[in-house]
Amino acid sequence: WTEGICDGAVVLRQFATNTAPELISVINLITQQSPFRHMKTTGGYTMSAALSGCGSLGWISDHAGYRYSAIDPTTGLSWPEMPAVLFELAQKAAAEAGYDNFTPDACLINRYKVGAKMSLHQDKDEQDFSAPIVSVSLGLPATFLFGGKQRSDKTIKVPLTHGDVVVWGGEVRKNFHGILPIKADSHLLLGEERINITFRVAG
Ligand code: MD5
Ligand code: FE
Repeated sequence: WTEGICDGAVVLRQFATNTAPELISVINLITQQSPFRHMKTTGGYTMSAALSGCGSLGWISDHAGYRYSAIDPTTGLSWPEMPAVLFELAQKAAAEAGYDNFTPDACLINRYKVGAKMSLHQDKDEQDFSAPIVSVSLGLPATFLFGGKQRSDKTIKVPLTHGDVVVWGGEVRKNFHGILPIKADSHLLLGEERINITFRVAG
């Protein structure tokens, strides 16, 4: 079933539940090639969520700031190819939300262990803001913070559980958002972890 959060943001509840075991196995292969790592913020902090990715571009953070790169700085190699099962899930979810022919070139994979969080931020390193971001939640539940155009705008809390997919487009694409610290618990497929996969048109 689908829930509108506001204009441009749609939650597709349980859209990825049936494919989750397959998603987890391809994520395991991807992270054998491009391992999870903790990026540094431009403010000098280490992010508590660990990042990997696949597709032609990945998101990196270094002395020069945040950007997308065709090379994974951890391995010096290209990012792993985006498996069809990931690409097709993202394309179907986008279509369900009204975006036909969504063709992501970047798939970022965030791993949150218990206690990990993501502070309020905007996603604005992508080239094309007309394309949506498709986000898939797996494993432990999370509380998503959805804000406005300014950091100080009020936020609403959106619970996200295993299998939920959110399509963020249009008006809200550049809104502030974050994830509250993951609560201690265990999930049948992923144990004490939450994985979030985001699909983007970055280049
Ligand atoms: C997560 N990840 O659950 C979230 C899901 C990230 C990140 O925020 O940058 O890796 S993506 C949520 C998102 C993306 C684009 C716009 C908006 C939310 N929004 O307008 O709220 O790990
Ligand atoms: Fe984000």
